[in-house]
Amino acid sequence: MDKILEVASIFLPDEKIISSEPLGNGHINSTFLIKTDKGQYTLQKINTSIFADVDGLMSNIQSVTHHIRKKAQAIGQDPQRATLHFLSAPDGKKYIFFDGDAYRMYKFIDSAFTIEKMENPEHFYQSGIAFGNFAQDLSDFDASKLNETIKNFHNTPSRYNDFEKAVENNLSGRLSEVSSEVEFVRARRAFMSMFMDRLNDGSLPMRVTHNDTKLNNVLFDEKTGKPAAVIDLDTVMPGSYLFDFGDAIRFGATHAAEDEKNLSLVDFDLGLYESFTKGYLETCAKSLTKVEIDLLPYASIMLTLECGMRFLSDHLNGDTYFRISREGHNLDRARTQFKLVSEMEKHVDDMRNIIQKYI
Ligand code: ADP
Ligand code: GN1
Ligand code: MG
Repeated sequence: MDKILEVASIFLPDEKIISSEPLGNGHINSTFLIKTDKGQYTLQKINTSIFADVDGLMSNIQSVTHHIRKKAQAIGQDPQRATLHFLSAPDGKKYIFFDGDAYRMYKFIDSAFTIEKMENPEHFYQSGIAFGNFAQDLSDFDASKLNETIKNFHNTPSRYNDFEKAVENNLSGRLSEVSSEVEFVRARRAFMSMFMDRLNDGSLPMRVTHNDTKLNNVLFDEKTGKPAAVIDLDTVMPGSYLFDFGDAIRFGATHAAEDEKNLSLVDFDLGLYESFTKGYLETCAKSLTKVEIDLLPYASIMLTLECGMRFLSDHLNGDTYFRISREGHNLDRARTQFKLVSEMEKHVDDMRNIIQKYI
């Protein structure tokens, strides 16, 4: 029997498993749609070389989804569609180890869709509402109760140190081909501590954040076109609202894919920036402090630079972190991010004006 079907049957001993098919475009975990005689589910193989503490990870997700479900119920929304529902394994845990790998299963939210590439600004506006609501729903959740599933995840200076190690080690032997990209990163070293310095001295508040706010992590309702649920909750942990805002812009305020090879197609679209900002600030501006508002225009530059630096580090390390599907894939991804950074840097004042408009 196929391994994925076998794992599915452990979570669903009373259902006849019919089929499995791969789902999504994630770089880390592997996701499958499982169909049975009674319904549809999502099965995920957790990448345990990245998420080593599966118990801590699942405990975070359990408490966060419980909190969101209660909030949805309180305003009369269908709690089954507002967040993820994990199935219990026979031992009561929300995950199992099978053949050395960790798996979890949750209910498939039907009549919903995800978007991989920006086509309609309305969707980006709606995703701003989704992530703004996510921030708002969790604003009364004690961040210190969450495990840090990946240490220093959006600590940009720490990511820079990792990058310098990757340059020094040059495990892939590719360093000589990427000298202009390395210079691009090094030229922005001083900027990188802007958020971490303020998180460390307490002037920037620690929040509960999603930390992976890509457009494809919002499920949209097919009937209404409005957000149903925010998914992909592995990196929910203490962080800054600047991370979630910045990462969403990084991925969505362009018409190009993250791995576009033709850099002339990689644009930074201020109209799209405004769509997201409007949705985000309409829902959570009331929770933002002055320091957060003042730093918001730099958020997308920081997160895009950090992500590009991570892709470039992985290219230098020999592609051991992000899943790739072609030679040089991580370098292509790094280059789109650096192109976006260059474009965003020209528009800090425009970004500030847009933010002010919706505060
Ligand atoms: P990844 O880490 O691979 O990005 P996700 O949790 O984001 O994993 O899932 C990948 C894709 O699978 C999503 O973009 C979405 O299209 C689909 N998906 C995941 N969970 C569900 C769900 N509960 N209901 C419907 N679709 C889902
Ligand atoms: C990874 O798993 P996925 O594709 O949602 C990564 C994010 C990056 C993103 C870039 C745990 O997210 O941090 O921003 O790729 N997730 C992890 O596309 O490292
Ligand atoms: Mg995802």
